[in-house]
Amino acid sequence: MAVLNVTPDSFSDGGRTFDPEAAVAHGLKLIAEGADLVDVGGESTRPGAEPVAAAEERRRILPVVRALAPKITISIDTTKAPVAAAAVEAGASIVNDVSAGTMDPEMLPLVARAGAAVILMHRQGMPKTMQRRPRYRDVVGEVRAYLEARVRAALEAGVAPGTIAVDPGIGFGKTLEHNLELLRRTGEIAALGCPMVIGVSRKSFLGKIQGAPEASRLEASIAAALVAVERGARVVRVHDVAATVRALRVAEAIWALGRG
Ligand code: HH2
Repeated sequence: MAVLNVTPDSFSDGGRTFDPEAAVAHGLKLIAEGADLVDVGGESTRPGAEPVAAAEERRRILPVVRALAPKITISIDTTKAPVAAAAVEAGASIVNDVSAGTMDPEMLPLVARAGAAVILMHRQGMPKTMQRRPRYRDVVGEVRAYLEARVRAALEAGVAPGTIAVDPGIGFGKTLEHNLELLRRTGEIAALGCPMVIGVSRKSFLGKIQGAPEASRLEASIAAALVAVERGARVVRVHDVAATVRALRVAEAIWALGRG
């Protein structure tokens, strides 16, 4: 899953593809590099980010979704039902909701009505404050229980079984230790039985481990993505598609001979 942020303030690429034409051109490049789906977002969720009004978010994403949907599967990264509805109308087929349908009570019913697929992500707190003091007794158990409850809520809202994916939400209200534990035991989340999405690309916990926080996080992102896929992730959300695809091809050639 390729990241395509149509925002002025995303944490690693903010502003670069804010102009719709630049965003579409970047999307086409990501497709050529081997992405299977493109995740279009019009509101940054980085720690400290300010919320964006639905009308503005729609204005940002719609021309990009319209241009790319005929070429590839599009997911729309939003917590707002009106934005998701407009994106699905424009051709998106997956709703990627980092609030797992909790921010907007209309989101899960909308997904059900539209016949879209949905990604339900765990987070603790809201972007503005979530990295202040994240706390868990058992991070993996709590994330898993939350996702299980949100899958149940999606099913109750009428979302079709088999169209729901889960995501532990790396970096969303989690310390370095929480992120590492979630990656180590990611198989326990995958065991919920829904396809698992994971986003580690360029996230700040990687900088903390590298010891060079501002250095390129490409190698670190790929290392974490490979570990996640080996332990059960089916979709990796990445900025650097070409390099990740090359690395995954090597890993997959090994896994093709058998796991473990
Ligand atoms: N991470 C980000 C945004 N959306 N969606 C899912 N399902 N999983 C993630 O881990 C995830 C996500 C944050 O990354 P990015 O899009 O690069 O930055 P921003 O939110 O600032 O636009």
